[in-house]
Amino acid sequence: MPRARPIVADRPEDLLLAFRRLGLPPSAREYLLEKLPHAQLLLTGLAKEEGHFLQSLHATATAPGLEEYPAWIPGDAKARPGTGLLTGRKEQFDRLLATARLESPPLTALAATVERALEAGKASGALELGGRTFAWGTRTYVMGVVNVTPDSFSDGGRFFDAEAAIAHGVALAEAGADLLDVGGESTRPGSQPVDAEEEVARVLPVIQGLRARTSVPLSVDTTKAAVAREVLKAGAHLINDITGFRSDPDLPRVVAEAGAACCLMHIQGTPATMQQSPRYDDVVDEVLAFLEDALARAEAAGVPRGRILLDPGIGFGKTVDHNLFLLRRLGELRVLGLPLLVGTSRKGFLGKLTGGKPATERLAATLGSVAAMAALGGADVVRVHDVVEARDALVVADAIRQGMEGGLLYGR
Ligand code: HH2
Repeated sequence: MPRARPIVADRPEDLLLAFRRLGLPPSAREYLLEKLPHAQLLLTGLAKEEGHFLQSLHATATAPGLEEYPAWIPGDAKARPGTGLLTGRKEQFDRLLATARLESPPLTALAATVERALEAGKASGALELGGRTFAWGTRTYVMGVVNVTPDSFSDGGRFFDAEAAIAHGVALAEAGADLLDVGGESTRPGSQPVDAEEEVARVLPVIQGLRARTSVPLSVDTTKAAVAREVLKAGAHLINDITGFRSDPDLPRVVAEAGAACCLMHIQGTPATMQQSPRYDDVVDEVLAFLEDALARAEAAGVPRGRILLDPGIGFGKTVDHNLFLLRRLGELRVLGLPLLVGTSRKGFLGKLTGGKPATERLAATLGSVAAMAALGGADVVRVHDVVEARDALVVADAIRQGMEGGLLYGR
């Protein structure tokens, strides 16, 4: 009896694996990759000239099957100007890139954008942080949360005392956290800001204590240059800004001058108001535009690209559906070519999905989200409160994922 099964063929690696299963030689595999469907790209924010260019290439086809360039399906000119879908085979995309590169700047920039989207995959390269290497693409790393606040949404007050916070951080490091994120200001929905002096008083002794007692790299969750300056002097390695360098214009320079790394997160609104009525036209597109802008601020101040992580900001000005959509589409955020850090731990959307469970009962839901992200190849670092459990979930999810990436050839 013949059998048929769909292979997961939205990625060239899946097709290549199937070609190897068929025993095809490398030359045949390469040839077929050119001929088979290669990519579907959703384009937004196009200038008129760019749309016309794609349309004109599409119109050069003389007969079905002989199209030299990718098909161009423009969006509705009135309702969705500057949008469209580009779909085709590898050889067609190659020809499009070659033709666009011969044109003048707006079209050469379009070529670069399309090329970046075609190459989007897992972040590669490595980040050195406090003597440890984060080799992106090899596994999902774990950031353990240390909240030195009286009011954090899930553990406010538990580690408000510096000694308790340090002991908690040491325990998370021993449990296998790859780095710790220390925060002195809650950003839960409805929270109010804390002044810099108070934030330094909360966080600095904890950074000093952790530096003395563990070698784990340290991140500080702050939006303020005055706080960053102090903690970086005390030996912190990374600044995690939940406003993507939008709150304090001095912060990018402070990070650059210290040679520190940073995580830039997307947020819509401010913590005080963000959950009142989050709205997006296209949530992935808007998060991408925000993160591109944050990245430009960081690079303009002198932070090297290789020391930047990006974060879609789960729960920060987003409904349950926005959060789920973003988690499903993390792959699309990879067009920026940088590692992604994602925090779902104990968050409100997990409570809603599990029938209203409080933050203290969201561990299993958190692990579900973390494992799903890892299995989809979506996150490079997950930010969690429960490190031991998250590591176990990730070891399994990463092993499944890596198997998919071609370790075995259908069982041999
Ligand atoms: N989430 C929280 C705080 N900081 N930073 C990044 N980069 N990504 C996140 O998803 C993120 C973050 C919220 O969690 P928590 O620290 O536990 O709560 P609170 O803000 O109430 O202290």
